[in-house]
Amino acid sequence: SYKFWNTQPVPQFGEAAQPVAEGPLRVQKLEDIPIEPANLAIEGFRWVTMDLTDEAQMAEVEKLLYGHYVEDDEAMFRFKYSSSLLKWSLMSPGWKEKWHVGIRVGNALCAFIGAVPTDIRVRDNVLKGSEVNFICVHKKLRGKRLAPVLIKEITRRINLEGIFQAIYTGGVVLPTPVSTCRYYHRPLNWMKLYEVGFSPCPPNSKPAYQARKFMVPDKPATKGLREMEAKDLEAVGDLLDRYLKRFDLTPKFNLEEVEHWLLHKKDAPGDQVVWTYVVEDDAGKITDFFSFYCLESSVLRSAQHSAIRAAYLFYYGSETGLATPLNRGALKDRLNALMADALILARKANFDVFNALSLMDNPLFLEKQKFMPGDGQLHYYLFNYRANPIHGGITKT
Ligand code: YNC
Ligand code: MG
Repeated sequence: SYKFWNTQPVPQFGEAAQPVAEGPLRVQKLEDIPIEPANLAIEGFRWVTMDLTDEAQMAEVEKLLYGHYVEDDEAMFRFKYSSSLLKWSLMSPGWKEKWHVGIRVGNALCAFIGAVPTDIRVRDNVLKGSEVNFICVHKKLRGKRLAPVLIKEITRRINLEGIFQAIYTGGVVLPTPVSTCRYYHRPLNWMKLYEVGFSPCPPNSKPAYQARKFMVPDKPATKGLREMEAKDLEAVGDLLDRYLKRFDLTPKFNLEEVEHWLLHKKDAPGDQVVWTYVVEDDAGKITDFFSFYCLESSVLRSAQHSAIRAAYLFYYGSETGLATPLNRGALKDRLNALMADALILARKANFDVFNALSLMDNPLFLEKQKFMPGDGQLHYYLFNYRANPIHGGITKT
């Protein structure tokens, strides 16, 4: 098993029970990287680079993912990436057209994989790396070993830019996760989640009681809370940078990236993707911020509803977590106050559910804010980098 992954520069299962020296598994020379893709040994199949600035090509990627991307185990829901969300995810600062790789059969797009460049910090080392995402093969072409072909091709294209490390996540177990997180779900529109089969009604309860249990107040309570604006960029970037130092595996963002990932531009075309709020104190200092983004899921078997609107908790930071010595109780209280407001704002923005992972400081508020553990796990992987296991000290990619 793992016929493909056994050949790749990733730690194999059971390899490192002892602490290891962290670093690349394989060192390659740029001149040894093939300048042409491997032949697609199937008649009629060809490599293409997708130009996502072209609306028609973006629509093709959106359509492939709409029909064939990630589903839950019971095939009830499927991620539904909007073109705005794809643009945000695949065209972040430094993005390269060459890293948007497709396979066409005839004229039809039947497979895709994408990546963007990102600096990855693993403990004290910052790697010039990439983040790989959106691998997708048309359902009729599954099990034909196209996934390894896509992975090798994007690896080649990334290597040609002098980058030899990557981070990626997935619900499947592969050699070898550097960390594993659990998904948590906080219903906002419980009745709809019940109707689509996402939230069960506990045996001793009634739907009306459940719906009431998950109701949130009308207005946020934190003094000084407001939407992030362009003038906050430096303060938010600085707070994020300091807050992320609390964790062992994080991206390292420059200001342009902070702007891209966190600042919603009201006059930009397309649907809003990211919501970021800051807390400004009386002296005008930004003391806290939090953000979430929108990812819908198609509902595959309901006559009543076609999609769930889910908010995913994204980055956050608080001066309360940066005090020395750290007062965990104070941080817990502060994060609970902030996340209670995040839920209210997400409900106001018409989200049905608020999702978060068991990473960063999330265990301090998940239970109190009525998040329910999901069945899904998310495994984090590093390509061509050996690292000791990371427990919880990780941030979202
Ligand atoms: C997966 N999700 O184990 P072995 S997350 C990586 N990530 O290899 P075939 C995967 N590998 O075991 P299919 C994988 N899923 O023989 C399967 N594999 O070593 C491995 N689903 O290939 C698998 N998107 O073509 C096996 O399988 C080999 O036809 C089998 O295609 C798989 O984007 C897939 O869940 C996932 O579209 C494309 O099932 C298909 O089934 C599909 O016979 C729905 O493949 C969509 C879906 C996954 C979302 C994601 C992260 C991608 C990470 C890719 C790895 C990147 C490595 C770093 C490269 C850059 C390096 C630099 C520098
Ligand atoms: Mg295949």
